[in-house]
Amino acid sequence: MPTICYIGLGSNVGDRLQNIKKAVSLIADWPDNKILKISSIYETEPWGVKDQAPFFNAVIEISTNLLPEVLLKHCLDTEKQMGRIRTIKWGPRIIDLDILFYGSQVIKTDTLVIPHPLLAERDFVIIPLNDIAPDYIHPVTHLSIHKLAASFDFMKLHFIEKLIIEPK
Ligand code: PH2
Ligand code: MG
Ligand code: MG
Repeated sequence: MPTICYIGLGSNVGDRLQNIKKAVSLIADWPDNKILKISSIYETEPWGVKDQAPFFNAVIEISTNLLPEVLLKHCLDTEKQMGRIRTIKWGPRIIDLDILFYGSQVIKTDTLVIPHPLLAERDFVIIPLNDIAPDYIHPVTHLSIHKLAASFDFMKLHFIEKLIIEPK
């Protein structure tokens, strides 16, 4: 049985819109994996390290047969393929692909923490997620995405574009 997962996408280096679109098209080519939903793309203020360019962010819903570690490997490989070079934590990046949820599983290993530990604090994750999965329940806090979204100011994020899923 495939598992429903959510992946957060972020970019603040180069052509941010093209980077998000390119990442979505590469994810669409992953094996044993299907993109079901794509949030709107938003421009967002940098969170954490504030002295950097604004980001474009989006969230996608996938149905996948890839195991969590394998899904992570695909995220990292796609980041690398798009030319990501890792510098400082929370620093500028061409593309960042973060696994937000893997079904309702709670996973903590040396390489993988799911749900993403900071997701509930990040408007650039929760607001796009609320576009596509408002009723999804966070498996640790048991709060709905809709409920988490209520603590953020939607006006802080700037709508850029709604992507459509192109049939293969
Ligand atoms: N990613 C970070 C750090 N800060 N800020 C925004 N707005 N969007 C991001 O995707 C982002 C960030 C580390 O992954
Ligand atoms: Mg990240
Ligand atoms: Mg990351």
